[in-house]
Amino acid sequence: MRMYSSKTAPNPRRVRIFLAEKGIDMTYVDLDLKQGDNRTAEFMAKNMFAKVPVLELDDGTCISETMAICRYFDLQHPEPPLLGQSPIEVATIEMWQRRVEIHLMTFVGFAFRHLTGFFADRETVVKPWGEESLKRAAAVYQLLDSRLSESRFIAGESYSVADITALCAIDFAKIVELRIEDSQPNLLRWHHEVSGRPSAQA
Ligand SMILES: N[C@@H](CCC(=O)N[C@@H](CS)C(=O)NCC(=O)O)C(=O)O
Repeated sequence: MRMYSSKTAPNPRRVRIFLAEKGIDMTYVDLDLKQGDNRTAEFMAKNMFAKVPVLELDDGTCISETMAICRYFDLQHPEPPLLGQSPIEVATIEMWQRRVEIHLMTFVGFAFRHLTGFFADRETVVKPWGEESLKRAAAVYQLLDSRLSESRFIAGESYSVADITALCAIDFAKIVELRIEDSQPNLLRWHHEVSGRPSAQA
Protein backbone atom coordinates (compact mmCIF):
# COMPACT_ATOMS: atom_id res chain seq x y z
CA MET A 1 0.00 0.00 0.00
CA ARG A 2 1.27 3.50 -0.73
CA MET A 3 0.09 7.07 -0.87
CA TYR A 4 0.91 9.46 -3.69
CA SER A 5 1.43 12.79 -2.03
CA SER A 6 3.21 16.14 -2.22
CA LYS A 7 5.16 17.62 0.68
CA THR A 8 3.83 21.16 0.28
CA ALA A 9 0.26 20.67 -0.96
CA PRO A 10 -2.61 21.07 1.55
CA ASN A 11 -4.84 18.12 0.59
CA PRO A 12 -2.17 15.42 0.98
CA ARG A 13 -1.33 17.01 4.33
CA ARG A 14 -4.92 16.40 5.46
CA VAL A 15 -4.43 12.67 4.90
CA ARG A 16 -1.00 12.66 6.57
CA ILE A 17 -2.43 14.33 9.68
CA PHE A 18 -5.44 11.98 9.71
CA LEU A 19 -3.17 8.91 9.56
CA ALA A 20 -0.83 10.36 12.21
CA GLU A 21 -3.81 10.85 14.55
CA LYS A 22 -4.79 7.22 13.95
CA GLY A 23 -1.21 5.97 14.39
CA ILE A 24 -1.18 4.38 10.91
CA ASP A 25 2.18 4.02 9.12
CA MET A 26 2.26 4.72 5.42
CA THR A 27 4.72 4.68 2.54
CA TYR A 28 4.55 8.03 0.76
CA VAL A 29 5.54 8.66 -2.84
CA ASP A 30 6.17 12.38 -3.26
CA LEU A 31 5.27 13.91 -6.59
CA ASP A 32 6.61 17.21 -7.88
CA LEU A 33 3.36 18.90 -8.93
CA LYS A 34 5.11 21.91 -10.48
CA GLN A 35 7.07 19.62 -12.76
CA GLY A 36 3.82 17.84 -13.71
CA ASP A 37 4.57 14.44 -12.13
CA ASN A 38 0.79 14.22 -11.56
CA ARG A 39 0.03 14.66 -15.25
CA THR A 40 1.90 11.67 -16.65
CA ALA A 41 -0.13 8.90 -18.30
CA GLU A 42 1.08 6.55 -15.56
CA PHE A 43 -0.25 8.72 -12.74
CA MET A 44 -3.47 9.64 -14.55
CA ALA A 45 -4.23 5.94 -14.86
CA LYS A 46 -4.41 6.05 -11.04
CA ASN A 47 -6.45 9.28 -10.90
CA MET A 48 -7.92 10.67 -14.12
CA PHE A 49 -8.34 14.05 -12.39
CA ALA A 50 -4.55 14.25 -11.92
CA LYS A 51 -4.66 15.25 -8.25
CA VAL A 52 -3.03 14.07 -5.06
CA PRO A 53 -3.55 12.43 -2.64
CA VAL A 54 -4.11 8.97 -4.14
CA LEU A 55 -4.04 5.79 -2.08
CA GLU A 56 -2.88 2.71 -4.01
CA LEU A 57 -3.76 -0.61 -2.41
CA ASP A 58 -1.64 -3.76 -2.83
CA ASP A 59 -4.14 -5.17 -5.36
CA GLY A 60 -3.73 -2.05 -7.51
CA THR A 61 -7.01 -0.38 -6.49
CA CYS A 62 -6.60 3.39 -6.37
CA ILE A 63 -8.66 5.68 -4.16
CA SER A 64 -8.48 9.43 -4.61
CA GLU A 65 -10.28 12.27 -2.81
CA THR A 66 -9.05 13.06 0.67
CA MET A 67 -12.30 12.24 2.45
CA ALA A 68 -12.72 8.92 0.64
CA ILE A 69 -9.22 7.94 1.77
CA CYS A 70 -9.91 9.08 5.34
CA ARG A 71 -13.16 7.13 5.44
CA TYR A 72 -11.42 3.98 4.16
CA PHE A 73 -9.00 4.09 7.10
CA ASP A 74 -11.58 5.21 9.65
CA LEU A 75 -13.68 2.11 9.04
CA GLN A 76 -10.69 -0.11 9.77
CA HIS A 77 -9.23 2.01 12.60
CA PRO A 78 -12.19 3.65 14.35
CA GLU A 79 -10.04 5.00 17.23
CA PRO A 80 -9.65 7.84 17.84
CA PRO A 81 -12.94 8.81 16.20
CA LEU A 82 -12.33 11.71 13.81
CA LEU A 83 -15.53 11.35 11.76
CA GLY A 84 -17.87 10.99 14.74
CA GLN A 85 -19.69 8.00 16.24
CA SER A 86 -23.32 8.81 17.02
CA PRO A 87 -25.61 9.92 14.17
CA ILE A 88 -25.62 13.52 15.43
CA GLU A 89 -21.81 13.60 15.75
CA VAL A 90 -21.29 12.11 12.29
CA ALA A 91 -23.74 14.60 10.74
CA THR A 92 -22.29 17.60 12.58
CA ILE A 93 -18.71 16.73 11.65
CA GLU A 94 -19.74 16.11 8.05
CA MET A 95 -21.50 19.47 7.96
CA TRP A 96 -18.46 21.37 9.24
CA GLN A 97 -15.99 19.38 7.19
CA ARG A 98 -17.94 20.19 4.01
CA ARG A 99 -18.34 23.83 4.96
CA VAL A 100 -14.62 24.21 5.55
CA GLU A 101 -13.65 22.24 2.46
CA ILE A 102 -16.08 23.95 0.07
CA HIS A 103 -15.99 27.52 1.37
CA LEU A 104 -12.40 27.74 2.65
CA MET A 105 -10.06 25.13 1.17
CA THR A 106 -11.47 25.54 -2.34
CA PHE A 107 -11.11 29.32 -2.26
CA VAL A 108 -7.64 29.25 -0.72
CA GLY A 109 -6.74 26.94 -3.60
CA PHE A 110 -8.21 29.32 -6.20
CA ALA A 111 -6.42 32.28 -4.58
CA PHE A 112 -3.11 30.41 -4.72
CA ARG A 113 -3.57 29.24 -8.30
CA HIS A 114 -4.83 32.55 -9.70
CA LEU A 115 -2.64 34.97 -7.75
CA THR A 116 0.66 33.12 -8.11
CA GLY A 117 0.14 31.49 -11.53
CA PHE A 118 1.84 28.39 -10.09
CA PHE A 119 0.00 26.14 -12.58
CA ALA A 120 0.02 28.57 -15.52
CA ASP A 121 1.37 25.73 -17.68
CA ARG A 122 -1.94 23.86 -17.31
CA GLU A 123 -4.72 26.41 -16.76
CA THR A 124 -5.77 29.96 -17.58
CA VAL A 125 -4.76 32.25 -14.73
CA VAL A 126 -7.43 34.87 -13.90
CA LYS A 127 -5.99 37.35 -11.40
CA PRO A 128 -9.34 39.00 -10.48
CA TRP A 129 -10.70 35.55 -9.62
CA GLY A 130 -7.69 35.06 -7.38
CA GLU A 131 -8.44 38.36 -5.63
CA GLU A 132 -12.12 37.50 -5.25
CA SER A 133 -11.27 34.03 -3.91
CA LEU A 134 -8.90 35.54 -1.35
CA LYS A 135 -11.72 37.82 -0.12
CA ARG A 136 -14.12 34.88 0.16
CA ALA A 137 -11.59 32.81 2.09
CA ALA A 138 -10.91 35.75 4.45
CA ALA A 139 -14.66 36.02 5.14
CA VAL A 140 -14.68 32.39 6.27
CA TYR A 141 -11.98 33.18 8.88
CA GLN A 142 -14.50 35.56 10.45
CA LEU A 143 -17.23 32.90 10.46
CA LEU A 144 -14.88 30.37 12.03
CA ASP A 145 -13.83 32.88 14.68
CA SER A 146 -17.48 33.28 15.56
CA ARG A 147 -18.08 29.53 15.60
CA LEU A 148 -15.05 28.98 17.81
CA SER A 149 -16.39 31.46 20.36
CA GLU A 150 -18.93 28.77 21.26
CA SER A 151 -17.00 25.51 20.90
CA ARG A 152 -13.48 24.25 21.55
CA PHE A 153 -13.09 22.69 18.10
CA ILE A 154 -14.81 23.40 14.80
CA ALA A 155 -17.40 20.62 14.94
CA GLY A 156 -17.85 20.67 18.72
CA GLU A 157 -15.92 19.71 21.84
CA SER A 158 -13.85 16.99 20.14
CA TYR A 159 -11.07 17.29 17.58
CA SER A 160 -12.27 16.03 14.18
CA VAL A 161 -11.50 15.92 10.49
CA ALA A 162 -13.10 19.38 10.17
CA ASP A 163 -10.19 20.74 12.25
CA ILE A 164 -7.71 18.94 10.02
CA THR A 165 -9.18 20.45 6.85
CA ALA A 166 -9.28 23.94 8.37
CA LEU A 167 -5.72 23.72 9.70
CA CYS A 168 -4.36 22.65 6.31
CA ALA A 169 -6.26 25.38 4.48
CA ILE A 170 -5.26 28.13 6.93
CA ASP A 171 -1.58 27.15 7.03
CA PHE A 172 -1.45 26.95 3.24
CA ALA A 173 -3.15 30.36 2.90
CA LYS A 174 -0.03 32.07 4.30
CA ILE A 175 1.43 31.60 0.81
CA VAL A 176 -1.05 34.24 -0.44
CA GLU A 177 -0.51 36.40 2.67
CA LEU A 178 -3.81 35.45 4.29
CA ARG A 179 -3.32 35.23 8.05
CA ILE A 180 -5.54 35.03 11.11
CA GLU A 181 -6.07 38.57 12.42
CA ASP A 182 -5.43 39.68 16.00
CA SER A 183 -9.14 40.61 15.99
CA GLN A 184 -9.99 36.87 15.64
CA PRO A 185 -8.96 35.61 19.10
CA ASN A 186 -11.03 32.42 18.99
CA LEU A 187 -9.52 31.33 15.70
CA LEU A 188 -6.04 32.18 17.04
CA ARG A 189 -6.69 30.14 20.20
CA TRP A 190 -7.93 27.18 18.15
CA HIS A 191 -5.00 27.42 15.70
CA HIS A 192 -2.51 27.41 18.56
CA GLU A 193 -4.13 24.32 20.06
CA VAL A 194 -4.44 22.22 16.89
CA SER A 195 -0.95 23.21 15.69
CA GLY A 196 0.45 21.88 18.97
CA ARG A 197 -0.78 18.34 18.33
CA PRO A 198 2.09 16.04 17.20
CA SER A 199 0.08 15.12 14.08
CA ALA A 200 0.38 18.71 12.82
CA GLN A 201 4.02 17.94 11.96
CA ALA A 202 2.96 15.17 9.56
N1 LIG B 1 -10.89 17.19 -3.91
C1 LIG B 1 -9.54 16.69 -3.90
C2 LIG B 1 -8.58 17.87 -4.17
C3 LIG B 1 -7.17 17.38 -4.50
C4 LIG B 1 -6.30 18.53 -4.97
O1 LIG B 1 -6.77 19.62 -5.36
N2 LIG B 1 -4.98 18.28 -4.95
C5 LIG B 1 -4.03 19.27 -5.40
C6 LIG B 1 -2.93 19.43 -4.36
S1 LIG B 1 -3.58 20.10 -2.83
C7 LIG B 1 -3.36 18.80 -6.69
O2 LIG B 1 -3.09 17.62 -6.84
N3 LIG B 1 -3.06 19.73 -7.63
C8 LIG B 1 -2.33 19.43 -8.81
C9 LIG B 1 -2.88 20.08 -10.04
O3 LIG B 1 -3.94 20.73 -9.97
O4 LIG B 1 -2.24 19.95 -11.10
C10 LIG B 1 -9.24 16.01 -2.56
O5 LIG B 1 -9.99 16.25 -1.61
O6 LIG B 1 -8.31 15.21 -2.45
